[in-house]
Amino acid sequence: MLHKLMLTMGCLGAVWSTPLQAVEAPEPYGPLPTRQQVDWLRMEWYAFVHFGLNTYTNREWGYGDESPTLFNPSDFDAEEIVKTFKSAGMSGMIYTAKHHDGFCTWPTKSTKHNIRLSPWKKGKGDVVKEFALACKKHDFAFGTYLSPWDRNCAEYGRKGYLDVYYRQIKELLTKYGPIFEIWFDGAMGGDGYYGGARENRNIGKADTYYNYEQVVKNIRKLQPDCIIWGAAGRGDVTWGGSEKGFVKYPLRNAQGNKWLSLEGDTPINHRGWFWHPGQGGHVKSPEHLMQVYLGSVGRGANLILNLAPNRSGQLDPADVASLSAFGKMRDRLLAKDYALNASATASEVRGNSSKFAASNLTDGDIESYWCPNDGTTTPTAEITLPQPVTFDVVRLREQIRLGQRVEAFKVEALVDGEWVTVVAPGNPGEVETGFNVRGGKGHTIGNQVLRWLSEPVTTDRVRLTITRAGACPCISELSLLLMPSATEAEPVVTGEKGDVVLSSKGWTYSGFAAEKVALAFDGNPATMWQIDRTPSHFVVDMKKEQSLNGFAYLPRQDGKTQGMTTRYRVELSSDGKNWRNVAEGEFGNLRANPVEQIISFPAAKA
Ligand code: FUL
Repeated sequence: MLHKLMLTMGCLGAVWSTPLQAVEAPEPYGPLPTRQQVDWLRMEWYAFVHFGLNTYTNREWGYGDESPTLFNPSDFDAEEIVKTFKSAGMSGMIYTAKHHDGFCTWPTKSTKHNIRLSPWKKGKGDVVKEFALACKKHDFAFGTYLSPWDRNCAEYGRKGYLDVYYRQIKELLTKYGPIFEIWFDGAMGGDGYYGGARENRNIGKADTYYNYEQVVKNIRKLQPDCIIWGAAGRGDVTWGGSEKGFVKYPLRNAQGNKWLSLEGDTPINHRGWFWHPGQGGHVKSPEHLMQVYLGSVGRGANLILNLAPNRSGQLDPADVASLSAFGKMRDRLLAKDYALNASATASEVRGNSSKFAASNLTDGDIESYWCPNDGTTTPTAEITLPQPVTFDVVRLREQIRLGQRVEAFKVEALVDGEWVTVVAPGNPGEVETGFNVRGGKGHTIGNQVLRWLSEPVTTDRVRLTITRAGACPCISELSLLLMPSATEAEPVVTGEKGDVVLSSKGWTYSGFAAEKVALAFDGNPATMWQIDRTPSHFVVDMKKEQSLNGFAYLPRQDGKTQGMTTRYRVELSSDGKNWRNVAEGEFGNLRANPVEQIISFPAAKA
């Protein structure tokens, strides 16, 4: 009898814990990422490499008339560069096969303006191939940047250039193995060499001129797994919105009915995307890079961080030192997830199924997720740790294969018996930009969000509440991390800052808006001489003869671009009557990357 009763109970137990019908996953919500976009988001961060004729001319944008004979690195070693990136924890690299100057760093058949005319390897060199092979050897993803704007090509702006450009795309996508990402940059049209015409070429609507619809279709056929950056919004990824690396938060991937991921981009060196003489002292610190990381990857985007080889073809030692110190900081941050395997409960679990249980938050599996029933958009989950831990970074991930659902969340910690809010829920309309990411609020989640608390907290219980969502949230991970202190990073070797800045004391000024010229020499980045007509000039009377070997120009730093100088001329005189032209040129890319421009005069003593 007893035996029989026990059997019956066992049977009933089985019926209760195994539902008759399997609980279905929720319907997808909004636009969904493609498999390729999901794989790409998992790559998190990778390198950008700007290396070409600009490396030899101290320019950010070549005009298109530079001689290919300038390109002659003595010690270029693609493998060394790839190894450096990989050991910092990066997942791949993207190389500028052609920048706006039109110089092709592979032996293309599309134009004569290519590396065959360079002395490097007696005209037999191919930078794209060397990088592609090194990446393959080290199991590192390889991608390429092919500037649509070509300031060298005589046919630019006309139909003839499109044949050239399409051929270049095809060469890069068929001769060098898998390309994980190809960049179609937004900077296009303007003045240039154009085969000697030296004129302004306006292409009208880029999307129409390049026929990006067709370009995208062709790429999908050639390399279906290749992520397309830009292409007037027809690709898979779009610009993060500044060249400082951070993206705006909250970050929404839905663009109409399409999923568009974001990529934050920035050079590791304040001087720009290409290598510049004396840039060693201008490298961004590991702590700055951590802010960039939190402001891009930590807001749901990817990060592409540029390191530029110098004229010998090697990475700048100061850049490498900062990269590897940041890489170690990032490794330490991610090394220990204090929430891993912690027990978890929730206010609601979808169909009470273990498949959607709160324990999925802490199982270290980024595919499994916690999810409530349809219609529940503000559930709560609580995790309990075996003993108190100290953390100051919370990482959350959504199961984005089902769409981006969360709009706002709150995180609390139980401290001395009271629930303390450590991440406050974001309100609609609030936007976070820049690097002030400590103590930020909880808005969107997406692929992942990293919130750096205003101070560390010690607790054994943490509560997550989704406070706004478009549909029942699907959260795959909740991690608790601790930011390594800055002092734990390796000391960074920076190069010489070198030049001495003259004091402007006693100087007098004339020219346009003369009364405001002093503002350009007062050492205060917030004040400026601004004039809305070109050409315009000012004259500086330094009162006594001085030795000069160059000048520095800091464009306006307030985010506006009005009145930014793009072309300049500097003349010197010792009597105020006879003037000698010592420098003339262009400040390329100032609008997108308004960093200090340092121009040396050709003769050491001017
Ligand atoms: C910009 C370009 O104009 C810059 O020179 C640089 O290549 C950057 C990554 O993209 O739009």
